[in-house]
Amino acid sequence: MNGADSLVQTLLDGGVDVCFTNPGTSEMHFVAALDRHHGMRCVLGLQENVVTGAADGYARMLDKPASTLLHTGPGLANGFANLHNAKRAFQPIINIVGDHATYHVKYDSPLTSDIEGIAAPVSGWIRTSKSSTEVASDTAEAIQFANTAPGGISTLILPADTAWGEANGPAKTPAAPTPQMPGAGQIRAIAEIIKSGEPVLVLAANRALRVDGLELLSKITDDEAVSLLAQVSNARVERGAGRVAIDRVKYPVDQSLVQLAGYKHLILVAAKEPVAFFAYPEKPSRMMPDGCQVHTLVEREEDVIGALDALVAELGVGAHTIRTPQPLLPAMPTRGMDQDIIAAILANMIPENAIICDESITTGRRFFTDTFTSKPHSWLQITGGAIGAGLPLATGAAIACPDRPVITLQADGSAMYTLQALWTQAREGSNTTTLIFSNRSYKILIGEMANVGVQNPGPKAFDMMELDRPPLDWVALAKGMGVEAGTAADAGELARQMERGLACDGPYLIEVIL
Ligand SMILES: Cc1ncc(C[n+]2csc(CCOP(=O)(O)OP(=O)(O)O)c2C)c(N)n1
Ligand SMILES: [Mg+2]
Repeated sequence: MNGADSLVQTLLDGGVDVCFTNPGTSEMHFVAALDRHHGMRCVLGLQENVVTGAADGYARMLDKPASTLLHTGPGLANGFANLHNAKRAFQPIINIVGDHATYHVKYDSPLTSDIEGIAAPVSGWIRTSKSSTEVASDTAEAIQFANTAPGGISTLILPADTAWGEANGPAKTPAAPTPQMPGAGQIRAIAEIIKSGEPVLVLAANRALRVDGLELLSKITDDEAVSLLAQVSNARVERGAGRVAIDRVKYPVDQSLVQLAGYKHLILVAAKEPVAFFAYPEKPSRMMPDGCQVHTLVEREEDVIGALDALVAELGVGAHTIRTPQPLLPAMPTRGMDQDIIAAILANMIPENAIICDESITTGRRFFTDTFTSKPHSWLQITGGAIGAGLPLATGAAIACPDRPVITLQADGSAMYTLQALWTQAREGSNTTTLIFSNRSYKILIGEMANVGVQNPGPKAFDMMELDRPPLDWVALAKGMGVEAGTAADAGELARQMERGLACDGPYLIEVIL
């Protein structure tokens, strides 16, 4: 067994059986080892940001890490933006990054780079293996770190000679530590605040946004003075008819200031205090009103469901019914095309058990609230603001859950960062339907220009935000990568195209003309 074999077998033994890859010369022994060990599903991405974003989407759906195989510093750097998003989503990923053989580095050949330096901002654990006999134990540590709550990114850098040198066999991955409960005093103190009758906001994120967490949160917030919201961006929310409906903090600062006004207490449940995405002149960075006290029920790395259970018991609300909204769907539109029309069509057409990957940016401002009582589904969002997440997330989610329909709600400008993901979807026969919101602009930035106080922007400025010269032909782009596609310029066409996309085996893309 060589080092590459010991890597693959340790991954498999440690429960890591998917590898999203974009390999190079320094990873050839690892690529060869993939065939010698039964059970590793390998998925090729044609740009590293597709690879890392797919690993994020996979982890969000299965709560376990996939591995990535990346080529040296530049390969890792290409995958950086979606590793940033995965880090902000607190997802587990194990990056395997190939490097030059240990004895070759001193010659400073062209691909020599500071891989650890590139890995540092997006990795909670980094190791460069020193020899082929250490690869297995390093891999086991990497897996254990990734599996430690709430989930982390490990980057294991493997010089080429650690792959081809002799190894002693795979290593056993130790179990991740069990998340701790917050102290009983902390839970009692939060219960007192909830019972105080003062206006309280419970802000939930991460593990709290699954069905069990939301049901407990519904009981905890079953009081007029107590409100419940999720963060602006969330890794995954379980929602739809028969489930607890949780709205989010709004993205636009003016709107979130209104939404969050008047609260005396903020209680964080695996969440962070809300702040503006950006600073704007004359506007605050913190969104909670002055004087609002911030309390933490549970940190995201602790036992989130255990803490909610304990708070329910402390409040004595275990027998309260779980609040779910009356199913109420907007009428199905038949003509016209705008954001509200798309939202209404989605609300009616999201299939049971769907996975929604949302990078809809400007077009999607109402999608979340209009789909509260659609058929039950999971909702994944871009979490770190680094655009180009939607298509890769969908690619990974479809690998994780091949029996569930995946719908990507995708802004056009953001789609162009990682459109290669469509090719991977075609190759893997993924059950994905992509709606491209073709407004042929970086529309959000036009508004942001005004928000940051730019007066009278000129034609050069606007030219940096318009994508219509030339217009992107999304149907041709999709077909060029083996994905069936069609366009929809009005409501009736969009509904027909969605039916077609959801019914077809393999991926489908709809260019929604706005
Ligand atoms: C990696 C990265 N590069 C650049 C940006 C800056 N940025 C934010 S939104 C945006 C344009 C989004 O346009 P589009 O996806 O078409 O959304 P629309 O507002 O048109 O719906 C850009 C370039 C970013 N957030 N992340
Ligand atoms: Mg756009």
